Amino acid sequence: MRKEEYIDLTFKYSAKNYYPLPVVLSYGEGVYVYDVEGKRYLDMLSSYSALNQGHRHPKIVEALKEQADRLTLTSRAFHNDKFPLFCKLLCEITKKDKVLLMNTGAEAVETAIKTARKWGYLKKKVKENQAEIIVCENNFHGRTTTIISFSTEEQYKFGFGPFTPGFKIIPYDDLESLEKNINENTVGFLVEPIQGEGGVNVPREGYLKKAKEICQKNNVLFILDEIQTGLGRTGKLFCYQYEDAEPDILILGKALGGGVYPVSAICANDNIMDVFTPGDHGSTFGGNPLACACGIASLKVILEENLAENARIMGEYFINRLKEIKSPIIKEIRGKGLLIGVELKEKARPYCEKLLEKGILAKDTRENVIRFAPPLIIKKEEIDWAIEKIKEVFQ
Ligand code: IF1
Repeated sequence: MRKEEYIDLTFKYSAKNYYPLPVVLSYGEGVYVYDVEGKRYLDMLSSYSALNQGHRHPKIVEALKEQADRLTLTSRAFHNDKFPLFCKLLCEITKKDKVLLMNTGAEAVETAIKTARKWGYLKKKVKENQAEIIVCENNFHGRTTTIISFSTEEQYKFGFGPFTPGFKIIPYDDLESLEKNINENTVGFLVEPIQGEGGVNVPREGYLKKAKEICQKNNVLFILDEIQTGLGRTGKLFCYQYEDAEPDILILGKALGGGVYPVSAICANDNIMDVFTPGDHGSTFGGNPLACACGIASLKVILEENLAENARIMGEYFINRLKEIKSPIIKEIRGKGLLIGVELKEKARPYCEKLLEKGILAKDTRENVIRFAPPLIIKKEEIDWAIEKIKEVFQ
């Protein structure tokens, strides 16, 4: 079939909730993907940071295949022999007592919200149905009805009400507002270490650490959504490690399944996680053997291949090379590790289309920001190649 036919079929049979760039991919390996015509692209989106380990990492694919030949699903009605091994490894890596496994990022965020609320009622003694969670403007935490209830992006909410109450929205990177908005009903502060969808907004140094202190002082749970920033993306295993701002609840997803399988989790200590009793919360697929096998392999690859360190070094190199590009269209370049945003003075989509023609996959966000977030296995030569193409587009 021709490329155009796939695209026509997509628009004919799929809901139009996306408007993909006009490329039809059929093969991926490492940092590269290939379209149905055999043209090669350097993947600089990594499926929104879900492919930190690169496409089809051999060790993760092997784990998937091996597990697929043994046992794929048990439900949590029974134990399985992969679940405890993944939970243990994830606890060791995050230095938390317990984990709760789900599938998608949004489900993990929902789980964190439920955890914080229940902790509030049982431990902080907040009055029934009065719990409040503070979130930030321009947040992105997923698409469920509760999560969009506290989105500040009109499009994400329009037509989807009524919304879930119990959220207070404050500006990002604003400690004074955080302090002012905490009251006796506040159970948690949910925040992204860097706002990805919000345009790669990096807060001022010390923001997370001070936010954590404010939370601690007021008996409020400090909840970090590291679904996008975690697992090496920003140059540390977790972005909070830059400031030693370990959260009470850590939310992970995306690269936890290596881009091979959806795996998400929340990680917390016993004094928080013990609010759950059998039957409180769950999921048919959460923690299934296939997910756990992929999760174990995904974590091992990140650690064994020092992907966080590579992201830090390559990210610094990439950002410096980007800053060399003199272009009247570029307004600002920002980011951490391999989560990089290039803010333009114009709409970003046409530039993403030009990059696509040159063999680079990148995605616009917030109208005028191009996000560059390649797999963390990327090498200097590949960045050099990309820089030449990016230069051609902007100069
Ligand atoms: C879409 C953006 C990225 C996330 C954070 C939770 C979730 C996400 C910090 C939910 C998901 C995605 C989903 C995808 C686009 C995308 C995205 F452009 F919207 F902003 F990555 F930057 N927390 N992010 O970034 O995880 O339920 O999707 O597994 O919704 O179109 P999910």
